[in-house]
Amino acid sequence: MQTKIEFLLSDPNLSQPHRQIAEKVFNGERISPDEGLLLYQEGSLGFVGALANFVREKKHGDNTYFNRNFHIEPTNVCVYDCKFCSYSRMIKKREEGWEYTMEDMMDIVRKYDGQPVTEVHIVGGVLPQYDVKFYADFFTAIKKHRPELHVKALTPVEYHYIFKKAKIGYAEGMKLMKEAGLDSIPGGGAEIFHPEIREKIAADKCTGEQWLAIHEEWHKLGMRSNATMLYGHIEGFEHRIHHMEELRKLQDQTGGFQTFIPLKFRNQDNQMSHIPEVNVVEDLRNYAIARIYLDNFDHVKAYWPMISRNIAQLSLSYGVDDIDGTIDDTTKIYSMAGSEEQNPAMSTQDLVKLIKAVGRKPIERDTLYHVMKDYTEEVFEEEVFKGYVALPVLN
Ligand code: V47
Ligand code: SF4
Repeated sequence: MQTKIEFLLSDPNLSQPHRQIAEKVFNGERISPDEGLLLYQEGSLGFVGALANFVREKKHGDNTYFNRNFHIEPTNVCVYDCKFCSYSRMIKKREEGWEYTMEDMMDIVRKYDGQPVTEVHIVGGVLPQYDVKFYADFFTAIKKHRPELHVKALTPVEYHYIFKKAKIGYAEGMKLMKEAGLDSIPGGGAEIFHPEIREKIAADKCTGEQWLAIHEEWHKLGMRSNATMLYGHIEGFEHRIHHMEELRKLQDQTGGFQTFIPLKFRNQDNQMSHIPEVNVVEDLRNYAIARIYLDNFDHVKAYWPMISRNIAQLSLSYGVDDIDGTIDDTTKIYSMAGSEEQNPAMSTQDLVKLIKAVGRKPIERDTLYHVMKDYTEEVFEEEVFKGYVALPVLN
């Protein structure tokens, strides 16, 4: 049977630049920054979707990954002033926030004793009391309590801040964190690397270059990390391409990134509330173009609490192969920013159903993508899923 991409190539009306891009993708070749920009400027949802789905299925078939994790946010107050963030010092007064102690956070870890979670994701605001020693002791305490729990924690924003305070370099600092028990770094803090935009939305925290340098040091230790991109605010398509080009270059050198996570800008409770949010077509086009552009990234993830369950399902036909974890209500950063999901919690059963309903295979993974369980044949007792209509696969 002809694939959708072969069908596209057989169309005599396909423009020459679009044909060239489609041929490259079909032949497993990399597209250039100019071609990426052209996709953003002119690529229809159908066109970029077909190419992205081709790449997704070549890499993963129907496999759709999720993991069982829980989140800890040490604080929702921050010394920085990112305009898009409801944790910013300009939005959140200290008396309105929480600042967990080590014991508070260990209580959260202990709450999951006996539950089959494989990962703790730790990220929040930046405050002076959370320094190198605090985090090193915290990671060590988690590992002592539950050695097999994967600690995915902090971003270059925190690392840059705490290493500077401790007067140590990135290489030394990351080695120290590894020795303390850190297993991987989540993708946050990346926002948009281009200084023209970064200076307007996140002026005072680490620069794009510093973000990349910290991931590079971490990768040099043989460790893995993720990368995000905050899109749909004041950036242009050229800034998104610049962002992904920087990531693609570093990935060529180190191979340490696992997953790219586009984060849709949400406009509630922050200093950018006047900026309208982009629509679902733009969300899907962005996933698709990221999947096409980042040929050296294994995974593209949709963070479902930010975009709703329905769009997460749709995204699986536009390049996405991962829909994050089963998380519980300790995740507050997104509900405060205007997340689609008022209660961003979903059980394993819910996630499995959601993935199966669009004709994909639900695979539970650990943080490093080792398969924990294939749920394809699993039938849950009350399973007659009426809520969604299976989408036609694009190729
Ligand atoms: O860096 C803050 C974003 C990020 C808003 O690695 C906002 O597996 C949208 O990086 N609208 C932190 N986004 C979260 C993060 C993440 C999430 C899920 C999985 C992983 C992973 C990483 O949240 C911040 C920032 O870009 N953010 N405010 C907002 N108004
Ligand atoms: Fe602080 Fe991060 Fe929010 Fe910026 S995005 S204000 S660094 S919590």
